[in-house]
Amino acid sequence: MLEKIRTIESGCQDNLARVSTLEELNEFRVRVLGRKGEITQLLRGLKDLNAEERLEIGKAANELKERLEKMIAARHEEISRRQLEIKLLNERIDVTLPGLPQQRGGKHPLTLISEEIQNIFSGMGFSIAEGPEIESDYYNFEALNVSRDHPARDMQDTFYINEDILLRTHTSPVQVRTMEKMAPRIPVKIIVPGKVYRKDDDATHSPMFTQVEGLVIDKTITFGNLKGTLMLFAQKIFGEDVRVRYRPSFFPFTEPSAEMDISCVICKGAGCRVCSHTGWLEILGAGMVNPRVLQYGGYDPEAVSGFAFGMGVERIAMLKYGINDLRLFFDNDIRFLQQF
Ligand code: 2U9
Repeated sequence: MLEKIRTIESGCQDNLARVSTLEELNEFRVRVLGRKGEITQLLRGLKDLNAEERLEIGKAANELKERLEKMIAARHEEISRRQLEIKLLNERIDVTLPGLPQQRGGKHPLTLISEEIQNIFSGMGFSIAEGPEIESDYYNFEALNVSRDHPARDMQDTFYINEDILLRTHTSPVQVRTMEKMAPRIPVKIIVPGKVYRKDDDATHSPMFTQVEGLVIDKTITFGNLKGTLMLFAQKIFGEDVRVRYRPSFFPFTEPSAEMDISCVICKGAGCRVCSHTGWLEILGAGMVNPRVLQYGGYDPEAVSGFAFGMGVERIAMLKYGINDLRLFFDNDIRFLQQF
């Protein structure tokens, strides 16, 4: 039996030296150590031996099994290393090949329009002001002449964090904060871009949208200044030949208040589906700052006056680019976004 074990071992050593791939090595392992392998058969045959022989032969067979396992592991390591060396030797990297093109990102259409609006007003001497999107009830409503029981709160229902803290419904709190910082200095001439939130969600309203608002305060600001400034803005953004008209409106923070329409950018005023056959499109709201709001901001309404305006950037972008569904701005579909 011992002789047989020695024969198996020297046979294995010869065979192992001839094995040159991992597949052959695996076949060898199964042949020797597998269920039907020589060593396994040998160990199974132990039961037919007497106790003394079983001890001696069993020990020798188990030691051989261990040695073979180590030899197979060493050979595995050797073959793997050689295969890697061959692979690396044959691998050629052509460093002169051009690199893979990188996809370049671009600005979101709402950012582009918001920046265009800001640039137009910067050209008229306005500065840009920004502020927090989480606001207090005071800055978002109270200081803008919208008391807790005011019906205008229904139009601007929003997301409350608690009774006094909310997501701003317009960027107007930034104007109030600016007035507080500036008062009683004049002039104030600011443009305020940013995200705002309302409890609205359909094809023309999103719970989050983008606004640009403006505020001018000086010694003798009149409705004529408002009309001139906003007409120039309309012509800069929609083209020199655009016409504007003002309709009376109501906002708690301005008095008097108005809505500004432009002649329809699609039909040039003749009447079409986009302008509901009126020839006009509403693009912004505006008015003279309510004296109570000037007071809240720390200004004396007897000494100064001002005008303010607000517009939704999504609406301006939809009209400028001919987009018919507001939700396209927020879907993040690359096929839509890469058109701008
Ligand atoms: C202060 C005083 C007055 C801002 C104004 C509007 C008119 C207006 C809407 C346009 C479309 C909001 O995005 S929209 O839904 N805005 O019509 N906003 S006047 O008036 C102010 C702001 C701040 C201190």
